[in-house]
Amino acid sequence: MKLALVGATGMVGEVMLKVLKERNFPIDELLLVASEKSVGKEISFKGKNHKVIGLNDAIAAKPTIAIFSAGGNTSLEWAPKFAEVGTTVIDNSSAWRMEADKKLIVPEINAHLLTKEDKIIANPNCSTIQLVMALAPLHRKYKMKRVVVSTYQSVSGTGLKAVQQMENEMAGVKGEMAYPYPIHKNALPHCDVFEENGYTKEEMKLAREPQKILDDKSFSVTATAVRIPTAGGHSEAVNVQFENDFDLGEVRRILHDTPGIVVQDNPQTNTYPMPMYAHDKDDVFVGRIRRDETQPNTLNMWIVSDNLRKGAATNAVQIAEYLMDNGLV
Ligand code: 11C
Repeated sequence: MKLALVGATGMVGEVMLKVLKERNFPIDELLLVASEKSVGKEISFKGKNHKVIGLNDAIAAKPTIAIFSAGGNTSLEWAPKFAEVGTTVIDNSSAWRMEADKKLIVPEINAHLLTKEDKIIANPNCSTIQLVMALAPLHRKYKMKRVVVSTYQSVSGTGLKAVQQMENEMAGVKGEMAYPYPIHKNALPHCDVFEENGYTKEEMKLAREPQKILDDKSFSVTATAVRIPTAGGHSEAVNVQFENDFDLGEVRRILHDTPGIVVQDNPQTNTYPMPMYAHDKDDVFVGRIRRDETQPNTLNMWIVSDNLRKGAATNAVQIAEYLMDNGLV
């Protein structure tokens, strides 16, 4: 098993190495791949130093699986070249997600769709993954009609430059700006770029990706994505209207019984999910579960998860594990 990590020196790459180690992912040869400016750097994994190599050298090594976290343009250009030499690519960017012939996978929900022929597999957007993890089991039981989601997204979703902007602002130091405005003591209703319809790309990912993952266009999602000065994870206030009525106790039980979900919900003890405590964990945390009293069959809840873990690295590694365990690579 040869595993290539493309974007090994980035924030997600770093978390990826941590997750691979924690899960003891079986690797015979690890190829750490990055852009030319990082080639030759050394990165330690399980006590061994690995030299970072370039994309051409990685392709020449014909890895079994390549996990890409290097941005959409790198994926668009290079993922097909890896696929051509027989590598299965798991791509973290938005480049392939909505292509009809590419699968968009959250292992707990739709990994059973994967076959040996899938050579480029898309990892969904971080805020989508945590949303569908909680929605999928409820949709199966009560059938969703409409979802209204407002996100409170960590600066780590934008990348290192944004984390540095927040830290500089907190320390009162001038530095490079990742955002058009200060983020410390602020909230920006602006994640990713604006599209022609007035929504941001992040909001449209939240609108489109769940339908593809759940393979169902009978429900719709509308989103407002907001960047806030947190670093640990993304939070989401979610309002879901179902076709069928539900019992709150049963909703809690269904979520509690769903692998990958942890219910933290007790107003008496101030128990609810928070990004500070979701940080560095693989689970999706759900709380503030309550009935929307303004219309029938409608639920409110609050979903938090580490966007670099289940939202990126962990989900990608779980896909790789599924491929290995099922003889698909
Ligand atoms: C954010 N969701 O927090 C983004 C980061 O489409 O994979 C990941 C962008 C993507 O802004």
